[in-house]
This record gives sequence, structure tokens and C-alpha cells, in this order.
Amino acid sequence: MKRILVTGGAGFIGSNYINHILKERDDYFIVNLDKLTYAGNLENLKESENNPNYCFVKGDITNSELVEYLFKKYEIKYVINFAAESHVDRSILGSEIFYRTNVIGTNVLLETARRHEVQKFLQISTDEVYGSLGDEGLFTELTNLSPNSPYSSSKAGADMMALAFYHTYGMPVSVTRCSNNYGPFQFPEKLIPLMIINALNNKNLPVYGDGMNVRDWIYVIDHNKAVDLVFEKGKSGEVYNIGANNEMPNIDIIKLILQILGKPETLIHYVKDRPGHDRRYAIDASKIENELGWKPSFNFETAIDYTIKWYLENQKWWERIISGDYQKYYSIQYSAK
Ligand code: NAD
Ligand code: TDX
Repeated sequence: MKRILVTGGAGFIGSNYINHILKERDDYFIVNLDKLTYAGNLENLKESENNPNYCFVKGDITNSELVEYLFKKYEIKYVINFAAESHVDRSILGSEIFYRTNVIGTNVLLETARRHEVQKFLQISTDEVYGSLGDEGLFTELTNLSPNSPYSSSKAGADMMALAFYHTYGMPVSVTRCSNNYGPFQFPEKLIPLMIINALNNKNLPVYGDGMNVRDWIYVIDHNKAVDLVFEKGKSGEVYNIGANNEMPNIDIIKLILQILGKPETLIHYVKDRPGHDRRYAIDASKIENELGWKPSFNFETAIDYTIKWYLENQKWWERIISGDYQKYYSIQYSAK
């Protein structure tokens, strides 16, 4: 049995990971440590909560005593660190919690993992650490780090720290850097669920700048399959880019969502640009494809259709979210626009 500490497992990608992996593997015991911030939601884990190979602990990754206690109690030998403050716009409104969780929290996990001689530490990172591309080219693992937002700079700090623990202490650390995810359970502050829900409520769709910023989209299950492969077979000290070769300007995605929902383009509302808005992200995933044999299995047309259907069928899930503190965030973020 692999005894794995999964952090941030009540968020979007972590909950999809746990629900997926518990169906795939019966030799994983997962301890999910999550602080349940605004983005953490135990409803995401309903299908896993009674699984004997799973347990949930509410707590903060920056709490070194708690983390030490959990390593001892559950004899943890593996770590997958999904926990993070993850939204760029929130990091622009206030950065401190981003450095606290993403940098200090990762340090607490690494130090505890080092004392307990873990067999694998997987740091879940993002393509945003590479900064912004012009019209041409792709991010490879050799691209210099050049993060532009408080969020991405905190993730870059965590990546470098994790790799330093490999170089200095020989800790078996790997890092994954994935492009933009979409799918069920994504918090509706992010582009795709925000636009779906606003369109369903006949509200304006706030497009930053000229709408021509490009992101490279991957379905969350494809990301998590790659995470599992790197966890099982990735080399220590190595970084693996993950992406599904699906670049799209934001405005094209927004128009597609409106078309699928049968809503008018008059809902589109151009607003003030995000400060420091990265123009284009695009991932070269040939390393993980060639070395570990990974390939994305979902195409965008099918998976976006499925995602939109999921939000239509799970209205209660997002209504509960947007009726709470979300309203406060929404009015601060979009009021001046
Ligand atoms: P999310 O915001 O949906 O979930 C984050 C989870 O971490 C939440 O459950 C939250 O409660 C928990 N958390 C936050 N601070 C914590 C703390 N101090 N201690 C314990 N738990 C804490 O984020 P997500 O989109 O699921 O992203 C997960 C990871 O993947 C992040 O590390 C993010 O940087 C990375 N990533 C995300 C994307 C994307 O498109 N969403 C792409 C690439 C990489
Ligand atoms: O209201 C909006 N209007 C808009 O035009 C929002 C929320 C976003 N956008 C634009 C900004 C980006 O160009 O859409 C694009 C995607 O925005 P986000 O969903 O906020 O994602 P992004 O900033 O690209 O970061 C995401 O991908 C990498 C995740 O939030 C990160 O956690 C991940 O690391």
C-alpha cells in the first residue's frame, strides 16, 4: 500500500484526482489535507468519502506541527502537493496569502518529507512560471522562469525550492507544469465556469482587454493521468510539462460557450484588462510524451461539451457557491469595470 499525503484535495484538480485515482488503484491510501479555503469544497469528494482507502483532514499546510503529526500517524511516504492559492486576479488584489501558502506551505511539506525520507514528492506547478509568449514558440522545460503575477511568482518560488531539495539533499522530487485546466468542480472565478454560469444567468460576460489573450486548454482528467504517470514513473530532479496542444484566444472560447448554450453574443462585455496580463501560453509536452508515453485522450470539442453539461446538471453545486462570499469577491473584482 502506498501511503500518500495529497494536499489541496478538496479543490478543483485535487478532488478530480482523488475521485479518479481511487477508482484506478487499490494500492493507494490517501490522506487529503485541505484547509477548506473558499476554493475547497468537500461536496466535490462525495463519491470518495466512504472509500476505506481515503481519509480527510482539515488543516493548513503551513502548520508544521500538524503536518509532522500526520506524517507520523499515517506513516506517509509519498506527497502530492496540489494545495495552493490558485487565482491570478485574487493575487493581484492581495498577495500575502499566496506567498504564505504557496511558498511557506511548500517549505513545510518539503522539510517534513525530508525528515521522514519520503520516496516521492510531486510538486504540482503551472506553465505560468514561464511568463508570457509572443505570437510564436512554445514553453519547454528549458524555458527560463519569468513569472509575472504574484500568483505565478509564488509558484515559481515553490518549484525552485522543491528542485533545490533534490539537488541539495537528494530528495526524490519531481515537478509538473500544466497549462489551463477545465472540467467539473472548477470554482466559478476561473474563465470557463465563470462564463458558463454568467451566461446561464443572462449576466454580462466580462472579457479582459481585447479578448485575444491565448491559453492552452487541457481537460482535468488528462492532467491527472499525467500526474499519476509522473508520480509513478517520473525521474527525480526533473520537470515535466503537461499540455494538450489546444491553444485558443479567450474570445473564441466565450463565443463557443454562448453558442452551445444558445445565448446571444450581446452578453459579451469588454472590460478593463487584468494588470500585467500574460498574452499567450502554449506548452510543448513532448518530454512527457516521449519519455513516459503520456498522451491526452480528450479532445476539446467533446470535453467542453461534457463540462458545460456538468454545470447545467449541477446547478445546486454552483448556486451554493455563488450565493456566499463569492458575491463579495465578484463585486470587488468587477465593480470598476
Ligand atoms: P483550487 O483553488 O481549486 O484548489 C486549491 C485547494 O487548496 C483548495 O481545496 C484549498 O482549500 C486548498 N488550500 C489552499 N490553501 C491551503 C493551505 N494553506 N493548506 C491546505 N490546503 C489549502 O486550485 P486548482 O485549480 O485545483 O489547482 C490545484 C493546483 O494545480 C495548484 O497548485 C495550482 O497552482 C495548480 N495548477 C492549476 C491549474 C489550473 O488551470 N487550475 C493549471 C496548472 C496548475
Ligand atoms: O473574468 C475573466 N475574464 C477574462 O477575460 C476571467 C476570470 C479571465 N479572463 C481571461 C484571463 C486569462 O487570459 O481568461 C484567461 C484565463 O483566466 P483564468 O481562468 O483566470 O486563468 P489564468 O489566469 O490563465 O490561470 C489559470 O491557469 C494556470 C489558473 O487560474 C492557474 O491556477 C493556473 O496555474
